[in-house]
Amino acid sequence: MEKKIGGVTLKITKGDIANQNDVQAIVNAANRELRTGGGVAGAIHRGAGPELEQECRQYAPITPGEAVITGAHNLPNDYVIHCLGPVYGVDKPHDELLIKCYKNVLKKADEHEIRSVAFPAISTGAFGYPIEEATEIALDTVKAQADKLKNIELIKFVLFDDNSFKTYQEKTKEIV
Ligand code: AR6
Repeated sequence: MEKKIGGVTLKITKGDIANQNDVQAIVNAANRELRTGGGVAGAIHRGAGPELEQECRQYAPITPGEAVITGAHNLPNDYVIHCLGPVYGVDKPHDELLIKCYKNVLKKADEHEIRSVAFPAISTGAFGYPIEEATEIALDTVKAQADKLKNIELIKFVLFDDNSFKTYQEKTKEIV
């Protein structure tokens, strides 16, 4: 599914964030140490190879809402933007921290003159953020930031499971 927000194309797709050939940057749902892990972080570090963890070391630890940018090594992209989402019920206020994630990633990408970026559903796996609430925040924030972006032309959401994909499709129809 595809929608336009001003000059930005928004795409909702199902797939693996570590296998996105049509975007310059992918976003990692990172841990504070910027190490490999489960879920998105595991897939990205496996695809990129051990040099990614080495490059990440200089930036760790990061705080919830913070985003840092690295190369993508063996992945088919130019950059990985690593962002630490809030742990639901622990890092507070969780909604403000998740808004900060999407804002900071878009800002970093735009500053690096990146034209296309793919997001996973940050915080909705191991960090326990309910998918409906997290999806509303992701879409509201992208919508609010779109007209401030100078370089980004394509924002993709890559959902891993049927329920997340369905939620993104429904919320996109409502919100965007
Ligand atoms: N591509 C796209 N989405 C995926 C993939 C994939 N390959 N794998 C899982 N998802 P999570 P978080 C979905 O747990 O909640 C890590 O272990 C998944 O179904 O990756 O921010 C880190 O090391 C869920 O909907 O990220 C951190 O410690 C969403 O991506 C911690 O988990 C996010 O799941 C971060 O937790």
